[in-house]
Formats: sequence, C-alpha cells, structure tokens
Amino acid sequence: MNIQSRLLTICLAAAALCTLAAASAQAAVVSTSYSNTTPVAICDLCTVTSVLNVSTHGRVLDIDALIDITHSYNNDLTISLSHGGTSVLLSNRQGGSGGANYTNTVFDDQAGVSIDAGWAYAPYTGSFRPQEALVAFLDRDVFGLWTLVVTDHEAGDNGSINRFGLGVVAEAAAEVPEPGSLALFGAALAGFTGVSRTARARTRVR
Ligand SMILES: [Ca+2]
Ligand SMILES: [Ca+2]
Repeated sequence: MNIQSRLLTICLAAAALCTLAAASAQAAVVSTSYSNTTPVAICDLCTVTSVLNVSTHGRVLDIDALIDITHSYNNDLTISLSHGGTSVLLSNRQGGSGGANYTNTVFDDQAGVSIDAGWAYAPYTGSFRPQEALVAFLDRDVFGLWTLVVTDHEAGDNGSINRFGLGVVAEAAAEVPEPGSLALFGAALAGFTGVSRTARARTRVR
C-alpha cells in the first residue's frame, strides 16, 4: 500500500482531521503553453532542431504542437516532434509544387483536416492533424526536452524556424503532504489507536 492509500485509509478512520491531506492528494489537471521564438536557420540539405525544456512533471492528457516556419519550398521538408525516445512525424514533404511556409500551423489530433489532405494548402495557417498521431505522447511525463526536428532534403531553397510551441494538458503529479500534515495524521492515528487501546483496557477490567 503506497503512502496515499495509507493516508486515505487513515482518513476513513478520522475523517474530520483529514480534509486538508485528502485535498492535497488529489491530482490537478492543468493546461500550459510553451514557446521557443529563437530563430533557427534551415540550410539546404541540413537537419536542424528547436528545443523546449519543460521543468514540471505531469502525465500528458493532450498535446498540440505549433510551428511557424519560413521556407520557400515546403516540399523540401520533413518535420517531426521528439520526446523521451518517441518521434512523431508531423509533416512529410508536403506543399506540392511551390507551396511555401508554415504560418502559425497547429498540429492537433482533433483537427478536422489532415496536413496531407489534397485540399490542405500552404501556408497551412490553422489546425491540422499530423501525419502520425500525437497520441503517441499520451500518458508520458511532460518533463524534459521536446525537440522539433526539421530536415531539408533538396538543394535550392532554404528558410527558418521562427517559432516552436506546445500546448499541453497534463495531470500534475499528486502532491506529497507537507510534514505538518503528516504530523497531524500521526497525531490523529496515535489518538485513534490510543482510544482503541483504552477501550480494550476498560473491557478487560470489566
Ligand atoms: Ca489536441
Ligand atoms: Ca532546400
């Protein structure tokens, strides 16, 4: 039995004293946006990256990725998102003949149009489903590095990553009760067991 289960068990025995700890043991769902606006040049026949470093822990419930890329020939580009050893292909050599730029493009599994739909055109402003689903990151810890990987496969056109962003809905890790709360529980448990011992002692006297 883990510490939360133990505390909740104690709470059942001394409910009036346990409201604070029961509340602190509940996980919170939070939505957070992250953004890297440092420009990264996309050179011909290069692979370049833009990175976000998330410093908080939480279980991913939904994640969307935003990119803003200037490039004179999108069809040169493969774009993917990597985290914790998992890589998801967002867009692979899209743009047709002459399509340029990804202007504030959001990759969202819940979008109505896929980035590779025949009637999705550059500069892809708005929300699109990625070529591989972002669901691959669900239930992962949001903590750590998220890397946008852009590979340019053809000579003659280049560009820049202007912005890489993430929108994350995550279930925050349950808080560990503060020492004061644990002391309160200890006192409550000691009091509860003390009462039980006294009751047994009285029973024996009789
Ligand atoms: Ca989504
Ligand atoms: Ca190129």
